[in-house]
Amino acid sequence: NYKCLDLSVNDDNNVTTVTMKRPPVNGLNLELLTELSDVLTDLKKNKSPGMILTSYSDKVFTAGLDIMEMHKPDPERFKQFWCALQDVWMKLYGSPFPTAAAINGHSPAGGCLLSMCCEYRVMVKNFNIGLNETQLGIVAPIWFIKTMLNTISIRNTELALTTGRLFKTHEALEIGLIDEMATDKADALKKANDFFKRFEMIPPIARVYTKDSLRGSDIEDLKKNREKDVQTTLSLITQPKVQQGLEFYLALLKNKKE
Ligand code: CO8
Repeated sequence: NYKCLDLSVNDDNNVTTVTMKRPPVNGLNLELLTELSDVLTDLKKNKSPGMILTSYSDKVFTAGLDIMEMHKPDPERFKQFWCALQDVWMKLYGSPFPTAAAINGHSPAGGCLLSMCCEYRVMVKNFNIGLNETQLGIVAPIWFIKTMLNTISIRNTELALTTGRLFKTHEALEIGLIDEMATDKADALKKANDFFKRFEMIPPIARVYTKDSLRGSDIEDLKKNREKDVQTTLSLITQPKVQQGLEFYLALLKNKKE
């Protein structure tokens, strides 16, 4: 009974496919993030064997955080929004069940973050992915950065983040930002489903502890600093220069069509 998500359970492996559907670009707003957070809680409670994250759209996985949540924000709503993002990050990055992203469209900023939270990424060719925050004049929070460091090298993370680079699918494959390339959504879903076969002979407890050894301390760090992170982000985002930057960026997106 979700408004922004479709859920389906795969007959063969019981893996749940979670399809984001918030037209036009799956902008991650408070509602979508809250629904994602609820689904992640349910999957954990029901001991799901795995989850695939994908998009309803044939050209956008998600355009990242909904810029309207950051433009002239109401402080109370912004706090709820940011907490919902923190919740989704902690639950997805630290999920006890294996996760794969079938990235069937562009995946900038928050979209790249969500897919990097998954354990495996399959991406359809000829789209873009990356943490492009600096291009918008904003700074990716430290937990975004740690998520990228868990995925690609320190060197590539620094270069990618300081330049706000978006990688084409084949470039992302070269640096390991994604694991496999797909020809279309069906191919991406098939390859994502195949990923779960790797765990058929692996005792879940060993898998879970190993994942926690790699990711657990990043999650603990945010848990300790949640409130501070909300405050820092709110004061950063409300700076006039940052607001101007967001307005300029929104205008660019609109002008693109004209
Ligand atoms: N938020 C809100 N609206 C958006 C967003 C977004 N992220 N992206 C696109 N839209 C809107 C467009 O303005 C447009 O609106 P309208 O129809 O009213 O003109 C509509 O969605 C459709 O967009 P496009 O016409 O651009 O659609 P395309 O299919 O041609 O392109 C893209 C899709 C490639 C996804 C393109 O829209 C794009 O590049 N979007 C911007 C992506 C981006 O840079 N997102 C960054 C968000 S910031 C973030 O996620 C992390 C922030 C960290 C915060 C740190 C705080 C300190």
